[in-house]
Amino acid sequence: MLPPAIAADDQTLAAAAERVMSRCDRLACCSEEAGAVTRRYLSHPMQEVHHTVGDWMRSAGLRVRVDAAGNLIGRRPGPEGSRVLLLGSHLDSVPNAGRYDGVLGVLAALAVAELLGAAPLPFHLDVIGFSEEEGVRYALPYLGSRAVCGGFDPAWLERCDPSGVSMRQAIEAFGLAPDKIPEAAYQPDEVIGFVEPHLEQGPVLERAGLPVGVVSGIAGQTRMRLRFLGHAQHAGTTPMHGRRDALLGAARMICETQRIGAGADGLRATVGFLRVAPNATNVIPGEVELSLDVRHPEDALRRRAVDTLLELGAEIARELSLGFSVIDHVVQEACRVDPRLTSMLHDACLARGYDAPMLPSGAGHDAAPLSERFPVAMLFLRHPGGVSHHPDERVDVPDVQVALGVLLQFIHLLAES
Ligand code: HGY
Ligand code: MN
Ligand code: MN
Ligand code: MN
Repeated sequence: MLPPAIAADDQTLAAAAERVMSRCDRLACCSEEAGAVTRRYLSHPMQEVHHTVGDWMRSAGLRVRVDAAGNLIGRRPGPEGSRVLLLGSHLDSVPNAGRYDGVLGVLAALAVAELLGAAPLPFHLDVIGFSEEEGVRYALPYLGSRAVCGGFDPAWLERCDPSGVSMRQAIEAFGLAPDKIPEAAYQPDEVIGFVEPHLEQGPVLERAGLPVGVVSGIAGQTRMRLRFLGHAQHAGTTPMHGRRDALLGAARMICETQRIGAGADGLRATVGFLRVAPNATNVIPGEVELSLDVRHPEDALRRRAVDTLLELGAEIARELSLGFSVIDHVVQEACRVDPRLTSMLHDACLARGYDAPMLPSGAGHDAAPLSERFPVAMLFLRHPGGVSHHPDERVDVPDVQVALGVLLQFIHLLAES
């Protein structure tokens, strides 16, 4: 049983779950596009989110700060000199996203801090909202969490977004100091670990009829930007034979990506971004950029799939007399969750009456880069319909209530350990 200081009766948990949901709805209004949820790295709506969530954090008695990478952090202080538990997820979104991916985890963490009230804990609790997990604006995922784990590469500051704004300019425009990003890093000896509550973004818990699950690992991912270079020419006067059509090369590459992806268990291979130049009806495309997103729980298998796809791309280019190059290449190795924190999270589920299944994550999460420096664990919430990165994303209040109870129980187990 939880000690009264940490316990919360069902009615209190239900009210807290309702508040998490209404706050997700409130944050969905902080968007770059009316009627959709689009919140990229350090965009103006992110200022609104920082203001709104920062107010909620302050009302909960947390000490609020924004680090130089744009992470929003609310500290519930423990005894002087104690270590810190990080709890949260990301505040950014993909374009036209759902309203729960990321923010649900941040607001669940805030709700836990509120539910704890004045209960004395032997550690600090940092509720953390990472600034950039999806990697949309600069084609670089995990910018916020990489800063927190000391993996931020200063060379990234010179990257420009599609409108030509460098990351350095975006950080300065947000009122932050890019050269202070190294100060955003936590040291290994000060961190107990990072726990991330997140929607499953898949069908497993819904099929099993279970509200929560514990993550056994996060698939590694390779994200690339490829370029096919042909020759832009008049669509009406250039014979079909002998064209150097870059979009034909990309189209063949997209079909090969689908074929390779479908050819191995657990492999995911996706082309989600395409830029065609000059992108005019009556001009043979001279240049095409396309993204490649390859994932698998086993790093060696993912790397083999990437090598195969790059060989196929080079072969397509040869056949069509095109240039072919990799213009960007970002890798996140598969994440090993921490056995101690993960079994503690599983025990917390058991203590709340749920024998939560262990399940792998095909989606990437901030826990992946953080696992390179700190112990991490993840709690998945049932995702009705399993549709994510889409406005139809859903979560049910009773499952949020279960997750809050589990997280409180976990905090108790950690405090007692
Ligand atoms: O792309 C992903 O896997 C995550 O949603 N960022
Ligand atoms: Mn205010
Ligand atoms: Mn996402
Ligand atoms: Mn996410």
